[in-house]
Amino acid sequence: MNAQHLKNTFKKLFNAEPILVRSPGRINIIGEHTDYNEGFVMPAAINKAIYVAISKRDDQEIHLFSESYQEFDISSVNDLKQSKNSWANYILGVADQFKERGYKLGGFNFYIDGDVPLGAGLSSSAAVECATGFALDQLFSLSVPKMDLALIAQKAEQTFAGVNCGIMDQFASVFGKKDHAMMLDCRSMKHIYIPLKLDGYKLLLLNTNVKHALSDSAYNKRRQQCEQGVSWIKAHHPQVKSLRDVDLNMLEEFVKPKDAEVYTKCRYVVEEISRLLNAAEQLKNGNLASLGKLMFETHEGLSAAYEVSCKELDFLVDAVKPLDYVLGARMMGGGFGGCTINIVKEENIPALIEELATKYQMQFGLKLDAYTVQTDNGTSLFS
Ligand code: GAF
Repeated sequence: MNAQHLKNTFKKLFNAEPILVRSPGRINIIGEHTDYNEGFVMPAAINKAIYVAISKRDDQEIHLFSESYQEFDISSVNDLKQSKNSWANYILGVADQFKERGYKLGGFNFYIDGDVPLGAGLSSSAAVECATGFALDQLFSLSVPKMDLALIAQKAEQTFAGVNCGIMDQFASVFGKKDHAMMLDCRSMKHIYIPLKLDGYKLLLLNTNVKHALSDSAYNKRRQQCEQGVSWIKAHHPQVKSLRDVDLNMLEEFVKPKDAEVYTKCRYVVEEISRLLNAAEQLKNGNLASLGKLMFETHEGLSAAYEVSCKELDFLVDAVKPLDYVLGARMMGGGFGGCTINIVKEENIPALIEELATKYQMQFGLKLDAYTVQTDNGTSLFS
């Protein structure tokens, strides 16, 4: 993305000089559906981002323009509510959270563009929210701590987009670091950066180009099922606060007899939390082959036990599993579509993409998109 181009477009739309902000999308190496269970996740910000240009207005109005949707959304700071334009809600939700927390906002002009594929499980929505938060913070000189920007962004997603999401996506967008993944403890919010040394391998994302309609409601349901399991255990072990504190024996004793489905869902999460701890050790020791095996295991869990995969994602993971130059692959993010993440030997990538795109097209009549991604830094000013 070119800063001058952003400025020129903004000037044409609003006749004003903007501040520019960039906030990246994210990948997640391992640790899926663990964040809202106070477990660990291992995301990284990527070199695909959302770009925002913003300037103050003399009145209290909010004038938004989306490049992707080619439309305006006009509202007022004094009357913030959900818009009929779903893209605008990720922005308005953040403004609303600033106000909720007592920050004073005036009217503003706002332009948004980016190259994070929408609905692909790369957290374009979190990137929009974090870019918005950072832009408002800069524009109105609010000095909001970075951690609060991530929390504001998460709350905006919950209130204005209706997804009861965890903190992973927003945290990764704000705190990403080039050439590193981060291991985030979603209870303490402490994180460490782990160098992502891939030695001749690359991270390849394969985009199914599907997003099944039930994804948001199923996400919220999974979260409820996890909370249900915790509440049954808590009755016997009051110290248990989340699935983070639970072991397989507890699940066997207190959840399995009550509800087999809730048991299976909770078991996946408990296993995934320990799988991530193992994966972090493997990555720190440069043992990519073992890390890759754990990623395949995660996919199996997400597909068969947690039931958030879909036939398109399963197809792509099954297709690469026998290949010795693919160390690991799994669906990534909330599920029901979006991308798989693959660790693939660099020299084999072009042929693999070609072969899979043909097979995928034949199987589903859909285009397969593929991106090799690099890790990148988190939310910042852009020039
Ligand atoms: C989505 C959510 F927004 C995250 O908080 C996380 O739960 C993820 O799904 C699953 O790991 O991206």
